Amino acid sequence: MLIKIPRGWETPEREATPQSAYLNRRQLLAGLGLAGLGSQMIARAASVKQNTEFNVGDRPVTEEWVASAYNNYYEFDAENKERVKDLVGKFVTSPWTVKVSGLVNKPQTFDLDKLEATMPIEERIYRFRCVERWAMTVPWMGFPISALIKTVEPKPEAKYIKFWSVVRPDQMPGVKRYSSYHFPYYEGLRMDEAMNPLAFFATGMYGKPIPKQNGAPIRAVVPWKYGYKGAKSIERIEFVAKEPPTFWNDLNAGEYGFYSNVNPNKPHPRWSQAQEMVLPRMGRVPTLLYNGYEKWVAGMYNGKEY
Ligand SMILES: Nc1nc2c(c(=O)[nH]1)N[C@H]1C(S)=C(S)[C@@H](COP(=O)(O)O)O[C@H]1N2
Ligand SMILES: [Mo]
Repeated sequence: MLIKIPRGWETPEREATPQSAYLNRRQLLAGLGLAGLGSQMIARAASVKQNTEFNVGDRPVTEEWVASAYNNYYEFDAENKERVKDLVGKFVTSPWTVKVSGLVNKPQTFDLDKLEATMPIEERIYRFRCVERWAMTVPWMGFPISALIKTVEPKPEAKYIKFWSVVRPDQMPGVKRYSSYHFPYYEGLRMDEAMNPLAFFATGMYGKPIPKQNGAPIRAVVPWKYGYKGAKSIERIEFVAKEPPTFWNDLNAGEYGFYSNVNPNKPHPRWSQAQEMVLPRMGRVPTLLYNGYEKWVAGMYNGKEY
């Protein structure tokens, strides 16, 4: 058991559907001065609507404490998922800019605060499935990747999008320590995948700004794919004509493909993907095709599973 089970885990405070109970609890905490949030953030989070359109809804939301304490973020620590949160202190995530370039009519560098003010911010509860088999369910806040794409007006030749995470050796202790990894981390999506309504940029989770260890201040969340497709702390986006190289595929093409759609029938070369382990207790449950999002994404793949 890697994670200490917090007391009371048996009764998750947030089930996958009702938002009201959660907001009430947050308001209660705020009233007691326990929430650790500025009043502005409370107001903002409370005004963010939950979009339930994509709820798969058969699993309780993972406790916030767990989702923010068990992380893959190799720029900080590649060996101990529980240590990442203790190594992010020097990481500066504000102010933040995202440079968008390549095959678009309106290339530009966005100030993240201003970008967020113009984007349709909402909350979505998504399943999350790491290729290593651990799984959780997270209430993200953010906006669809498609909303940003429309703003920059891609040219017809733009067929793929590439994302780069930030790399700052002096703020991220793993960058020097694991010199065999070629940081910055980079990932990509095909244009139709990026335009799919499920593809999301998260700037918050659990009604608060996203923690540094989860990819502050902006990270991609692509819930029908393995977790590594969602680059954290994105600072650059490029629209390109050809399938871009990706971090894990370059490291080990036999184990990590470009598409990496969750598929219980396609084992990883070193383990089966038929089951997954739900955090924090790591109970085993069956893995679902496209992580349960088949209805929204299967049409993009012509019945072909990548
Ligand atoms: N820049 C960067 N992004 C990354 C990673 C990473 O190491 N560096 N790890 C990936 C992997 S393998 C997973 S499973 C998820 C983990 O996200 P979480 O820590 O918020 O659960 O982030 C993905 N994005
Ligand atoms: Mo992962």
